[in-house]
Amino acid sequence: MAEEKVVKKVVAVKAEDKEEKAAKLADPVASSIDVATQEMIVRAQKLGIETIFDRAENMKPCNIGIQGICCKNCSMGPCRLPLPKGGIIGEDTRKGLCGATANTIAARNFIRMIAGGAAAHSDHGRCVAEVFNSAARKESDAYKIKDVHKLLAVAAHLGVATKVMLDGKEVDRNTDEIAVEVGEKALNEWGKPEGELLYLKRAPKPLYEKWQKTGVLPRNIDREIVEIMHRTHMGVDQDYKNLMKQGTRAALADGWGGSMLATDLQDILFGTPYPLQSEANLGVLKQDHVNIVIHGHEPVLSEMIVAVAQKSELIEYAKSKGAKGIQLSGICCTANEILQRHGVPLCGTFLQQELAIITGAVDAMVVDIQCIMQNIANVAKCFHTKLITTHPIARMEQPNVIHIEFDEHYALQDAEKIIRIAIDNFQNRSADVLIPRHKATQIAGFGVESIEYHLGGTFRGSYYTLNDNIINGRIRGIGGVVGCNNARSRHNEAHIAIVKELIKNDVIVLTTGCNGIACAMEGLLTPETAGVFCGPGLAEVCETVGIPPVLHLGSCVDNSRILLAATEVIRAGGLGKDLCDLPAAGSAPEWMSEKAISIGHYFVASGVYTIFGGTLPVSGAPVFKKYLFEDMEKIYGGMWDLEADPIKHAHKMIAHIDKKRKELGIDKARERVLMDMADRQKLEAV
Ligand code: SF4
Ligand code: MSK
Repeated sequence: MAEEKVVKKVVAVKAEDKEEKAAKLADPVASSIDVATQEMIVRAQKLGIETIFDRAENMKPCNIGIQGICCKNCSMGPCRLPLPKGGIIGEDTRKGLCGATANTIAARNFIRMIAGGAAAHSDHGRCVAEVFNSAARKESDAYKIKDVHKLLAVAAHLGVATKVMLDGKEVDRNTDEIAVEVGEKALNEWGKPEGELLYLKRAPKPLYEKWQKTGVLPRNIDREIVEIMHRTHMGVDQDYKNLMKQGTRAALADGWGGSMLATDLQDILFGTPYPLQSEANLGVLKQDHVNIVIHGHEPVLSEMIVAVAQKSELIEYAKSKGAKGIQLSGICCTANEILQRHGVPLCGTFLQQELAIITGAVDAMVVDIQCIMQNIANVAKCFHTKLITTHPIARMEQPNVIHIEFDEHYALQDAEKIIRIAIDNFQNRSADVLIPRHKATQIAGFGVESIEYHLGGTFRGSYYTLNDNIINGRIRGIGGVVGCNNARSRHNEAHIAIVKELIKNDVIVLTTGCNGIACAMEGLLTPETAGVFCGPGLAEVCETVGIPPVLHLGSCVDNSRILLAATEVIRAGGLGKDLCDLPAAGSAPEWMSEKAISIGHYFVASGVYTIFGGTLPVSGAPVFKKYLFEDMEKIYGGMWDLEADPIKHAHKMIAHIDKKRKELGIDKARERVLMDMADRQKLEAV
């Protein structure tokens, strides 16, 4: 009966939207490796609700755009420059109306993606810095400085004094004063008129000097993004190498600027993550609870929702409406933020946002910024779910969407208002609730500090143990595997295959974003995983120390934690002097967002071999592609690569790691560790 009601709503919504029924339906099993996801796709199709999986069947990507060779930067275009059949023989004569070559067009498109990604991360960072400032000035009761230790550490990087002279003696400076100055200095990084970003000197010295010599030190965060938009305007920069130089500045302004500041200031305000236990997948929703799903990227409001949802008054209010309590869970990177600091369970990855609503159990979905599909408003119309947008820069046109604009000065009140809407909506559930049973346990909450705690030396207080195990070969190397889902490939398949192949080959994995969620759903974020999936060396280390072989470091902006962890490895000694010396590689198996391109490029420019899955919009400009895939290595030590096949993808990373081990002269150690029992017995017999 309840299902009929949903079907009626779906029919009404379709009539209202004049929406055509999707010509083809996605095959649930071919769409995802995850059983919960498959179950919800089946349910959606039974109810006649279209999801991204169906849309991907019916709309194929543009074959020119996918190669990066369509320019629409002026109204004489779009100019499309397809590769000739049989490839380019001799000179590449393709050009747009203005004469722009394929290399120029692909480079302009590529760095515009960097600008989009860097802007998204950095604007997120700016918002956090503004909230930080209002907390430091005590303009808001809701936010307080939680991690004073981190405040002092960050102060040092921003050149803020933590000691003052008093009566000829050096004494500790007042923490409130430090916080105000840290907030001001941080915010200044977005628009200061001269100088360079202060955090760049956190990088290993040879890397900083490389950036200085190449002329890519970012001046301030906003300027580098604006300059990309200028240079890629019709008739400005027409040299793909010079365009990429600006792309590099903007990407570095993201990784070592906006993202790193966002992570640091969030840690100071909300607490630095430490390992904790939680769960992941759609099965974390609870039929008998008010379910509030938080989705997006900025934790400033979600932190308040987490705090307010624990108030006994609101729990009692939920009970008065017939629920047993309030269940919070998250999607995308807001989820990762509140997981890392509070253990709030992960409801799903980017591709599961529509499916969460299709369970019929979500009383409110609260969204902020980034990775929010507009279609969730259409799906919410078919159920009782209240969809609440909260950010002034991210609204939706559909009339069923409620907008409660978040104001940090009234943060607790805004959070309570949202929770009450969800509670009031609990009794309005119109459909049968169908929550997949699948969920997995996870240990998350890792970061630079907790890795040091778990893998640091007892006496040396650094990454000594980690380095020692890399040098002796128990750990072959480090893989940073991050990034989105992409509806053009089977959900989570490449994420999981690559991570499993890496840990099987003794490569420890640092994860963030939707890869972190995928790994959590698959049960890879538990110490027990080590005994099942890891090679003997990595298994031994994980079992001894009690950590998972895949360490979840948080959200998209928290990729900056990977940069800093790698810097700590260099600092601990024995593995080279620069990030490009490390036996390490980066990967984004199922990327889709512009942020991934910015992240990829700041890793490349920081010296990391970085490989993407799926496609990259550079294949139509072979010279530019070669510049990214080969020539970059000579400039920065890192380079781009692409491999859609997950196993080949993992082995390209491993080959790079082995190349670096050889250069460091530690490849022999690895051979010793790889001896199996038969080899050992042979040795003993001699
Ligand atoms: Fe075509 Fe040049 Fe205009 Fe681009 S800028 S659309 S290549 S004319
Ligand atoms: S949420 S950017 S889909 S990782 Fe950060 Fe996931 Fe990619 Fe969004």
